[in-house]
Amino acid sequence: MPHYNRYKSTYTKRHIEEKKKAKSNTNTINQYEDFIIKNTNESTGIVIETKYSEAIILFDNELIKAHLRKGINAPCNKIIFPGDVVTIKQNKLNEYYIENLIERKNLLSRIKKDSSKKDDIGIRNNIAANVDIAVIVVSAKEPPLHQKLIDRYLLILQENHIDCVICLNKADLKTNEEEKILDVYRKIKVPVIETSTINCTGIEELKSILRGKQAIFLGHSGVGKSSLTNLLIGIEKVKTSHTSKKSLKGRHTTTSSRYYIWDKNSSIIDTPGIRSLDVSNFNKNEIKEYFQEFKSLEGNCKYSNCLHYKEKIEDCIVKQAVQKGIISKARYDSYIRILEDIIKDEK
Ligand SMILES: Nc1nc2c(ncn2[C@@H]2O[C@H](COP(=O)(O)OP(=O)(O)OP(=O)(O)O)[C@@H](O)[C@H]2O)c(=O)[nH]1
Ligand SMILES: [Mg+2]
Ligand SMILES: [Zn+2]
Repeated sequence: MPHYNRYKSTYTKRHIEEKKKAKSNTNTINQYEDFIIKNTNESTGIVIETKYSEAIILFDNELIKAHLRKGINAPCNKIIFPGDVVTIKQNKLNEYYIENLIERKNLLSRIKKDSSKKDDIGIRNNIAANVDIAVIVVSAKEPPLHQKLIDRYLLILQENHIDCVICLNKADLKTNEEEKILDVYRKIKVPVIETSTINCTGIEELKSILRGKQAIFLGHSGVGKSSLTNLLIGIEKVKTSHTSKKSLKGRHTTTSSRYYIWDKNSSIIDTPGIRSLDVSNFNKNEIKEYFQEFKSLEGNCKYSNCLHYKEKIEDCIVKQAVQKGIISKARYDSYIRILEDIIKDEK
């Protein structure tokens, strides 16, 4: 076998295995099975923020620093995440440590690829745990509103069975163009709200949706996630690009995710903005399941495994619906872009 062929087959095998691994939500924690417990009578704390060697925990109404218990030889921020519930003990030196993790309801994660490396497989990047609702924050301007990220987040959130709401922030800068985009989501029954942290509009509505829940803000850098967090908690606690002299034009002001309590049983996790969202770990046949407007037409295409892609328009009811304007062309284009990313990645 020529050398390059051998290289290719080993590479492909590794590639597929790594992809499976990422997909099955494997993370370092699986090595420490007895670390996760179902529930406990012991007092617990909530993970606020995690760093390499320690975590900040809300324990007994106080913020404490705690390490992972002895024997867990992994970075703290690879094992626990904001929103996790943990049991806390003290050692002989009165230092706090994390004894156990209470089983999670969910773990929100995304695959992170290094776009500078052509063949990068990507690693699963866990963001937060026990999320009841995710707020996909977009802004009317600066940065402009693009649907691509919304569609990709909707995919990931549906896969994780996490409720979501789209929040158009900087509504003070909104024009008809953004209104049209939002209508696409209203039509497919994704809740949409509009806020402005400058005019303080929409904040009460946002609060009423998030009250009593553990929520998370997701979105591009500069859309106003931290500004909204400050309004929820009622003080300018979180650094925003407005308050930070260091950052340029609102780019990546928040550098790590952090949990804030803003009302009784109500919390928000503010996250760093992202550039893009990779969903190529999905299977090409499952993507269409997450586009609910396609699903309602399911079974009507000529072929049961129709991808609504290269099939002839006369055989594909989804393509026909796009042509008739029943399905949004932009949503269909998003679907095709995701599908093509996956197909390219499979090759
Ligand atoms: N016009 C307008 N500007 C806003 C609004 N909300 C936030 N901004 C401005 O947008 C910029 C970015 O806000 P941030 O809250 O730092 O954005 P972020 O999403 O937390 O950004 P990262 O931390 O980088 O992900 C700041 O200059 C804010 O003052 C709004 O409702 N209207
Ligand atoms: Mg921020
Ligand atoms: Zn079809």
